[in-house]
Amino acid sequence: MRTQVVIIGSGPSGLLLGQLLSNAGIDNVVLERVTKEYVLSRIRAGVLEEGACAMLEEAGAAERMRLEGLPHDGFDLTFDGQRHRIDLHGLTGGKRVMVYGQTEVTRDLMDQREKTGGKTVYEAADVELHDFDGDKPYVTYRKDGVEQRIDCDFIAGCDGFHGASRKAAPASLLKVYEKVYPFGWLGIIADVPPVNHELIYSNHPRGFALCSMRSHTRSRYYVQVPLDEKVEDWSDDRFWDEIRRRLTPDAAEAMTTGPSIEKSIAPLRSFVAEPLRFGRMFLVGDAGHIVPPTGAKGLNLAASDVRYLFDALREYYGEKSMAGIDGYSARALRRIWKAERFSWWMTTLMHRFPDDGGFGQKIQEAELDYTVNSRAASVALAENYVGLPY
Ligand code: RFL
Ligand code: PHB
Repeated sequence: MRTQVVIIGSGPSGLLLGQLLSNAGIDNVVLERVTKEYVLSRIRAGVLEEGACAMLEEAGAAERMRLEGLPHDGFDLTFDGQRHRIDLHGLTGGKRVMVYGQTEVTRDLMDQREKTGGKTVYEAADVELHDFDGDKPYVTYRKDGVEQRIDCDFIAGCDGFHGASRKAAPASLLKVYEKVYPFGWLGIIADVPPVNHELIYSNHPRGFALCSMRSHTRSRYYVQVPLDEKVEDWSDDRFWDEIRRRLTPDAAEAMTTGPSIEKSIAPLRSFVAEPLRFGRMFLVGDAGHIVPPTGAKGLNLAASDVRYLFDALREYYGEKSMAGIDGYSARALRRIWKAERFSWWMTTLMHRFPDDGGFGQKIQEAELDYTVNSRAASVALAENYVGLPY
């Protein structure tokens, strides 16, 4: 088989890139290791920047988001027993974010791909990338026990943090930067109305808590837990008791509880691989970088990578120019490092660090106070949260 671009991974970055390429008449095949149902069972991001929404519009996959997504003009920061509203809309001159789950984004992109005849191979086992340092790259995989080969012009590695693409990059050329945090997030989803019409990020002596949502009837909640915590040790009752203790009394009282429909623990990490291009292979989204979820940037960074790579490929096929392709890595990394900085900063601001000591704690309190009481600091938070320009 032959195609122009092989895309590895059918997460949001692979599907978004695939749809934009298809719309532009550039032939592509998506190879996914697991089943469609498994991809759609993963519960992840919930907050989209305007740039990511615009990309979904461009892909032709934004109709349901427009109808069902919840535009948010701000969020609350809670610390020292007080709630402070961050007015995203006012502080950024009219920007907002869209609360719409990654699962729904993925479903919409899959539906659009099916509708427009895009090819996706699910359960593609042992995907291997070959000869991307030359002019004739190809990808091999096994499907139903049979070895397959696709020849192509380019390979887009959209296969997440544990995928095959980054591992295929020559170790001598790859540099990684990493920071692992000494805690994780225990998250649940429950079919109960959200405690507040906007998100609440809470810094509390017992640890960080986040109140988010998927709709007016479905809530997404998280609490900071130590890394060795086991999800089996967290009954629903224990979770609800813990999160209520980490909120202000008015919020704790307003919280509706109910049975969880998902519960899991995710470790927090910052990670960047450099560069993001190896000849005719590109790293896109979580394959190239990870942010801790505190700033809600992971999926949004995947979207901006796709913006840069799609523009580069369109330029290559339209004008036979390599300029965008040559510039992809540096262009994407400029935005990635700013989101890494913001996500690290917000994580540091909002969590309790086991080894911080009294000085670190006092500095955090001063920074929180400054963040909500200085307009300049509030603007800096807001402009990063809604997303820096592409
Ligand atoms: P994905 O979504 O991991 O998709 C990669 C796909 O590649 C497949 N794959 C392979 N396919 C073929 N061969 C192989 N060898 C393969 N190895 C893997 C996988 O099965 C999968 O289908 O990466 P992508 O597309 O780059 O998307 C990135 C986002 O998923 C991620 O950044 C966000 O979920 C991060 N994130 C958040 N981002 C936000 O922008 N806003 C948020 O509010 C937000 N909250 C979160 C988050 C991530 C979380 N977790 C669990 C990591 C909250 C959480 C709890
Ligand atoms: C979510 O709804 O899952 C979510 C929202 C905001 C974050 C992280 C996760 O910062």
